[in-house]
Amino acid sequence: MDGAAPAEGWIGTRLLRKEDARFLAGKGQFLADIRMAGMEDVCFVRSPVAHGRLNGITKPKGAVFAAGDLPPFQPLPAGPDLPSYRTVPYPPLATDMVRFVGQPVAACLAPTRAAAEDLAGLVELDIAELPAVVDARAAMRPGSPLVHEGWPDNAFITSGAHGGEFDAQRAAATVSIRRDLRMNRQAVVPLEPRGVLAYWDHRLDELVVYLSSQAPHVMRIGLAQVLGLSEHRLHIIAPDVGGGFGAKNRLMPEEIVVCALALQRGTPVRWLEDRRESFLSAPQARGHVYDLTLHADADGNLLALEGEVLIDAGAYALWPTGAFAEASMAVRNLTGPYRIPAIRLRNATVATNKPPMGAYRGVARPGACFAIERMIDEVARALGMEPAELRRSNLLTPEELPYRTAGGMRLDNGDYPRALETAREMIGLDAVRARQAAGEPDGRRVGIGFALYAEQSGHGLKEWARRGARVLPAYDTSTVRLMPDGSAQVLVGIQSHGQGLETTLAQMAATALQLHPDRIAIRHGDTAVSPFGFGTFASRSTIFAGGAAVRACRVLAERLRIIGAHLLQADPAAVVLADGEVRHGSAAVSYAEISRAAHVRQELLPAGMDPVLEATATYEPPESEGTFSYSCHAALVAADPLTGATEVLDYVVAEDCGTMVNPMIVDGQVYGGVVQGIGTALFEEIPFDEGGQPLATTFADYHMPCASEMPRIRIAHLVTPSTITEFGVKGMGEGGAIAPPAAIANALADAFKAEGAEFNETPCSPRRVTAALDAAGVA
Ligand code: MCN
Ligand code: SMO
Repeated sequence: MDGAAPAEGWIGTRLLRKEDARFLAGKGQFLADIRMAGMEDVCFVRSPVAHGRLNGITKPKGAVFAAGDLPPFQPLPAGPDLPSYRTVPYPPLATDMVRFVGQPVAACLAPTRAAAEDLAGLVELDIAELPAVVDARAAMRPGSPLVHEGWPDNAFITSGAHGGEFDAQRAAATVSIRRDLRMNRQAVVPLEPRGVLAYWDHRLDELVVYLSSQAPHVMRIGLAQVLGLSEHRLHIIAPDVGGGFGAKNRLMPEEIVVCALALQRGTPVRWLEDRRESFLSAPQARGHVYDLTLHADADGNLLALEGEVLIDAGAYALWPTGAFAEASMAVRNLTGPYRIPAIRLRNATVATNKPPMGAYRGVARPGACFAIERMIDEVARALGMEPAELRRSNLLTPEELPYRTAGGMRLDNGDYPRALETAREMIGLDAVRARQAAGEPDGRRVGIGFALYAEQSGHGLKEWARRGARVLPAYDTSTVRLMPDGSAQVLVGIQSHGQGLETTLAQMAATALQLHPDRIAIRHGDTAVSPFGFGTFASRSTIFAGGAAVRACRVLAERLRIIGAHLLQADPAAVVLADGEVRHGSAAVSYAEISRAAHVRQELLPAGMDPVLEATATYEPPESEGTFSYSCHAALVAADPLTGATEVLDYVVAEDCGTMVNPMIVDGQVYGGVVQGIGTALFEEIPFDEGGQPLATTFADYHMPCASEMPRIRIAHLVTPSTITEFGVKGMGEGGAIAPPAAIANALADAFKAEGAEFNETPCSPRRVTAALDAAGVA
């Protein structure tokens, strides 16, 4: 199925984003915009070394707090609830040990951040340095120094994925390609760094916490537990959040400490992360190390995949999920949308003396996509086949779906070969082959690369339970409330931080309620206002919160039908709801009139009718294994063999996220994701030296892609509605970031295929490109 989405109400409309009215006018209300009388700012004293024993802290006069100066924190176990998993507390302030550069050790308070920084500068730490564990592979060798004393090795957890008739498939192989691949450590760089402001509200008798967060309700659970506070005395508000991308989805030490300080002092306490702190101690990402072998027969049929995946998880596990999701998803997603009948994969989540790993747009799949798509290109090269052809013959066809992969994922529906064909036509594969044969006048080399993925979305209880999640994001909740004037508020438990959900959820509610989206306000991000929900991550909000809102709106619509019919003296079965009215033939009564009757003129209601015009619903898709969006990316690059500089000349995406609620917002999500993916492919990295010191802690060293590095990104949409969600939507918010590293590294390898140069480590910086060319003997 393709073409336009079914035009049903406001679904499929390119409505301008409601939230942009305040953002574009500079009127957004972010954490740093909020001020309280008597507020103090916090500066953290952080470990200057990657690993050491903390023997003492010399504090100057002033408000300086180390671990011993605060009431003890209650334990908050993080990471999967699985028997083989080793759990370690991440102390909000270091007690006896420090395990990465940047770990919080003490908090200094002063009326301004500058004064707090001056105070922090006077704190002296007595640390006996220990050897640092920096490289994930070295960390797994016997005899490696240990990040956590007393552990038998450096693994948080080891696991694996096995599926299909592995030995038989491998025995049929004529080509076996083995490669080491790496996707290095990088930062998650939201425009607005993290931040928290907490104070005790004496009137409400509760701790109010403004938190730059993706999941305020979930954070309340964790904060209440670690602070020993009752949840009815804890109120979390996520104001406008300037991007999260996964980094604001974990409960972090600074957030706990600021709350503890506010409780202790009884005055407002605030911490605003600066950019350097963000590089040092915010959750980091990727850190994938692969050793894989891909087996194929002489016709290019992929048969089996084996090997090992190591995830460099850093020193501690972050609440609630820990870092296991990365490893388990990496192995399960490695076969992508391809027919690879057998796998035998091991994985280890490895402790190193680095900042803890969190989630970052795409979670695990950018690494998995990079690894499998690089290997597929090398199989094609070994067989002398066009890589796009090898892909086409190994992609699952629509007739084969639903298909259970060897890793156990149930791919539901779509047309993967068509996505490839579309991208191939858009990028002009044949023209590029001719251009390569002619050569470039400036001595550069051009190359073309493809990559595909399938992105799981809408997964609920079954999937999270399988992963051993401590918090199970099975469902989400929404309440719709008709106001006395007939406008509506839709309250949701998710948290929009750039995705445009104030617009798209209004479009979904508008369709179910038959009310103009301008008459609907979406309320989210406040535990006192919105119903319980798990927040925005895993590209889940449209399916879950949209689904819940649609169901709540339908319940409300039924009540409007009954009251409206009564007011029109008509049979409820004979009226229709349209455009904010209940209609019967040429007669109509507006929602405003109905709502006025219910709120202030109850004698007009049917006898005995409950006047409440409010409904709450939860939603989880019936197949809790999820529904898969997918896409094919294709990149055309030009690389300079002398300097190693790579330019992306053209970039196309053929994507399918089911029914699109708002195609303009979908395009925006793809653009943003692709730009971040190009960052991973070519620019972004936090390298660490052998002592565990991070070598990129400012934008001078950490290279973000800028507009000048970006090609024009062209997008084509296929539309295969999901069969299990409201309106057939599939989640897609992360997808754009998944495929660019693979597509670009493949394009580089294509540019230098004559010499056999390979690009198996990201970012493909000029230094790495020239090193690969030297190794391949490119003159
Ligand atoms: N959408 C649509 N039709 C669909 C699917 C989605 O119109 N079939 C719209 C949605 O309604 C929503 C947006 O596209 O406005 C993304 O929807 P969805 O796929 O449901 O993802 P979420 O809203 O749950 O967003 C989370 C996802 C994740 S996990 C990361 S990481 C990420 C991302 O979104 N972080 C972002 N995109 C981001 N975009 C911005 N600007 N900032 C971030 O921090
Ligand atoms: S990394 Mo997105 O918040 O799942």
